[in-house]
Amino acid sequence: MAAIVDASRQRRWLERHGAAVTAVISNKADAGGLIWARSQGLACAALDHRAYPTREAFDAALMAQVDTHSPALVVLAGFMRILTPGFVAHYEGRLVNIHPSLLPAFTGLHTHQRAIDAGCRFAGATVHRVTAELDHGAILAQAVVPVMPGDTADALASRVLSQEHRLYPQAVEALIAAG
Ligand code: NHR
Repeated sequence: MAAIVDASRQRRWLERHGAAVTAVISNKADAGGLIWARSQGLACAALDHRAYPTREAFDAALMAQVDTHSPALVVLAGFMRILTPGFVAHYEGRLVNIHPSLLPAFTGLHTHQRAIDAGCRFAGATVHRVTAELDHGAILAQAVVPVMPGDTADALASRVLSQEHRLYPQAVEALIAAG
């Protein structure tokens, strides 16, 4: 998220594409990213999913919050709640995510340990459209990193994360440039 905000400013998205990050929303009030975004003067909101009886109720409240900003693009960055089909349909064509694996390999959680356990020589990250089926939307961009002998999940995760910070801003800019 911070890498995207930084890129939007350094690469002058407002002048070049008429685009800006307008809000940062989390389901965790104490998320580090929210604190950072607030320090950057961005509009921020936190919606605690535990305050809602169902996923549908949480997603309806989240949708109402997101829609106050009329976003052209909704960018998941470390957002860890599976979104309901109704939410996904509402933002069809403007909802994207970055997943820490080379999709379609290793959908879901704990991707780095699973890649190591499978003996993969390469791992990476994938920017994809979000559909109702988890981690199955169209692939928009990928970055590849080597898996090193003796790698731990943490070591591999940090190698992948460095690439995520390069890949995601680039993919988001490509989307807004394409209109
Ligand atoms: N929602 C839909 N409908 N489709 C996708 O492709 C989504 C999505 C929501 C989030 C991000 C994804 C990732 O990149 C993402 C993609 C969370 C989980 C998960 O199991 C799975 C994949 C992703 C994010 N979440 C648990 C849940 O019950 C909670 C886990 C936790 O809180 O730590 O929602 O990794």
